[in-house]
Amino acid sequence: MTSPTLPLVLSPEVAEARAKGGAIVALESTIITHGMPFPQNVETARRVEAEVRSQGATPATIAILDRKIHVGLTEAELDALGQATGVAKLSRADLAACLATGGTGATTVAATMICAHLAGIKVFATGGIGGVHRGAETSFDISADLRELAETPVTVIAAGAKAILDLPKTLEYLETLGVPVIAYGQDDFPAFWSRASGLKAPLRMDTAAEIAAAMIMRARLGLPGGQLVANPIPSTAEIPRAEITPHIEAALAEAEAKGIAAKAVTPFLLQRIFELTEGRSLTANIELVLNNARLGAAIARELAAQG
Ligand code: PSU
Ligand code: MN
Repeated sequence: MTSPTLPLVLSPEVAEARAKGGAIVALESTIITHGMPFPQNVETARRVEAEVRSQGATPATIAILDRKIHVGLTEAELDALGQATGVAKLSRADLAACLATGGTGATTVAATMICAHLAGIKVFATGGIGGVHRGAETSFDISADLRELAETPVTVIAAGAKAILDLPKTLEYLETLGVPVIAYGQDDFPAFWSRASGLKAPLRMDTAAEIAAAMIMRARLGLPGGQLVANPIPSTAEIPRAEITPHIEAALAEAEAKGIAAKAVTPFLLQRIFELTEGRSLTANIELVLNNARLGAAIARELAAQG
C-alpha cells in the first residue's frame, strides 16, 4: 500500500493491522546494520518480530529502501539489509536527504520514531536509546534520540541507556526536555546490560495498562512528545555492572585514542565491548531486545483497547 503524499510503504501485514485498529509495534533497523554483527543481527530481528506476533501484536521493522520509508520488511528485505555494507545510519537530520537521493538507510531511534508516527504507530521497542555521551561538556555529543522523545508522540521501550553513556546527564537532559522516563517494575533506571544503574528513575509503573493510560493522557493534555519506558534486562541475562565496567572503560579509552567521533561512536563502542566480553554483551543485548518487544506488544494491545 502506498500513500499518495508520503513516500511510505506499509507491508500487507502492517496495513491490515492498521485498518483494523490492531496493536502494532515499530522496530528499528540501525540495531540490525550497526548494532549487531551478521548473522546474529538478522536472526535477532526475526526472533523479535516472532515475539511481537506471539504476544498478539504486529511487528513493523522500519528502513529506507528505494526512496521509500518501508514500514514492515519482507524476509528478503530484512536479509539483504542485514548483510549490506555501507548502509547509512539515519537520524532526524539524514532522513529526508536519504529518501531524496535514493540511498539505503537504517533508522536510529529518532528516525524510527518519526517514521512510526507518519505511519500512525504509537509504540516502538528497541534495545537502548542514544543519550548524553561521557565528556559531552567538551564534545557536545548528545544523541538526537533525546530531543525526538520530546517532540514525537511515540512510546519507546528500551532497556535504559547504555552504560557507555553519562547516565546522570542523560536523565537530567530528559527532564529538561520534559520527557517522562518510566522504569518498569522497579525504582532504578536500568543500565542496558545491567538491571540497575544506581540512579532512581523519575517515574515507575508496574503495568502496561498504566503506561498506555499515561500516553493517552499526555495526548489529551496537548503535550507533544513521547515517553521513555526503561525496562530492565531479565536477571538471567544481565551482566552485573562491576563486570561490564572495565570493558566499557577500555572501549571508551580506545575510542578516544583513535579519535572516533559523531555517528561512529556508538557502533564502535558496541563492537569493541562485544569483542572484550567475548560475545556476552551480544547475548545480553539480544535477550533485552526480546524482553522489550514483549512489553511493547503488551502496551500496544492496551493502547488499542483503551484508545
Ligand atoms: N541501542 C542498541 N544498539 C544500537 C543502538 C542503540 O542496543 O545499535 C543505536 C540506535 O539506533 C540509537 C543509536 O538510536 O544507536 C544512537 O546513536 P547515536 O548515539 O549516534 O545517536
Ligand atoms: Mn552522537
